[in-house]
Amino acid sequence: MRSSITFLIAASLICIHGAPSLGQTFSPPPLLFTGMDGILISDGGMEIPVWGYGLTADGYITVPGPLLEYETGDDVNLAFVNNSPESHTIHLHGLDVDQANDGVPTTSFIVVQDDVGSYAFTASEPGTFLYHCHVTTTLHLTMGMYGMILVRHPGGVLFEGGPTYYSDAPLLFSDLEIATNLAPVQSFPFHDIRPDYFMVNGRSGSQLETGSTGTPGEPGTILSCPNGESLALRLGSMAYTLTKLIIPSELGAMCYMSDGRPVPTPFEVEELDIYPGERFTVLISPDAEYDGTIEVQSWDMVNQTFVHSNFVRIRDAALNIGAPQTQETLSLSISPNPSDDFISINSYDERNLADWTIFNTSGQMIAKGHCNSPSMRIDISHFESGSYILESINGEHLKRARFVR
Ligand SMILES: [Cu+2]
Repeated sequence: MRSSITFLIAASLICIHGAPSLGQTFSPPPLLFTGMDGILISDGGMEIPVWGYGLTADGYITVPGPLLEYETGDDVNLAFVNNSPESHTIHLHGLDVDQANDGVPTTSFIVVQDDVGSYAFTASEPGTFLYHCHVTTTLHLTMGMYGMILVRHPGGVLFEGGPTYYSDAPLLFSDLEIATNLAPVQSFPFHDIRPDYFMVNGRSGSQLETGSTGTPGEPGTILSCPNGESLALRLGSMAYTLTKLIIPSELGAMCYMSDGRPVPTPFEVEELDIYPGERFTVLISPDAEYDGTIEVQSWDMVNQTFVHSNFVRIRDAALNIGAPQTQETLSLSISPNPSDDFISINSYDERNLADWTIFNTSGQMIAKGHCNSPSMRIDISHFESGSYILESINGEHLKRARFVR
C-alpha cells in the first residue's frame, strides 16, 4: 500500500556548471514482488488492468516483469514476496533447474499471500530465457505475469567460442485480450483466447518510439549500435499468437542460438517465426547511416491469419548525435542512483533544466523548482524510500529520468 499523504518538499538546490558524469549503474539484488493492482496504459491511452512482477526497490509492477540478468555459472537465489491476494510462482522457462525449483505448482511449490518464495539454480548455460507464473497459467499469463532472463557469457561473446557483440537488445513479444484483463475471473484453454492487444517489451504502436506512459521513466525501444558492431537481439515470446519477424536484409541478421543453446550451424534470417515460449538470439549489424525497422507481425494460430504489426526501429548510433532525443535515458542522467542524500542531474544536450518537477510513482508531485543550468544537485534525504520520476521542461523539450531513494 502506498501512503496517501503527499509530502511537498522544498528541496535544497545547487546548480552546477560542468560536464555530466556518465556511467552510473543501478543493479539491485533481484528481489521481486508480485502485484495484482497494476495498470498498463495502452497505445490509445486506455487503462488496462494487469498483474505482474516488480522490483521491491521500485515498488511498482511492470509488464513484462524486470529483466533478470545473470552471468554463465552464477549461483542464483531468486526470491519474491507475494503481496497479492492470490498464490503465484515463478516458472524458470528453459533454464536447466531441478524440479523443486521449477515453479510448477504440482511438482514444485506455490507462494501464498504474504509469503516469500525463493528459487535456487545455477545459470549453467548462456542464452535467452523466460520466466512466468504457473498458477492458473492461461489467466495469470494474459494478466502479465512474465519476464525475460538473460544469461550472458563472460568476455563479450554469446557463448564459449561464439561471436563477439557490442550490446544486448532484449525484445519480449506478448499479447493480451483486453476483455479478459477487464474481468479476470477464470482460467481457459490456451486456444480460446483471442488477443487484441500486441506488445514488444510491454509497448505497442507509437509507444515503441516515444516510451510508455504505463512504466514511469522507461525509454522507448529504439535500438542502435555503432557501424561495424553487432547487436544481440534477445528474442522471446510469451504471446498467444505466432510472432513473425520481418528483418531487412541490410541488417545481415544471423541466428546463433535457439532456446538457450547454440544452433549447430548459424544461419541468415530475414523472416523468423517465433512460437509461444520460444527464444532466439540473433545478431544484426546495421550499416553506416542505417535507419529502418524490424516488423513484428502477430498471426492468429487457430485461423492462421495476420492480425497486427508493431515496428522496432534500428539505427546506426552515429545518427543519434544531434537527432531529436527519443530515448529518455540518453537525455538526462541522475547519479548516484540510488542515493540516500544528494543526486546530481545532468542534461546531455546542454540545455538548461529550466522547470523541473519530481513525482512519485503514483503521480503525486513531491518537489519542483527552476534551474538556469544543464546541471543541478538536489538533497533527497528527506524523501521517503521509493522510486521517483524527475521531469524537466525547457520550452518544447521534455526530459524524464527515474531515480530511487
Ligand atoms: Cu500468478
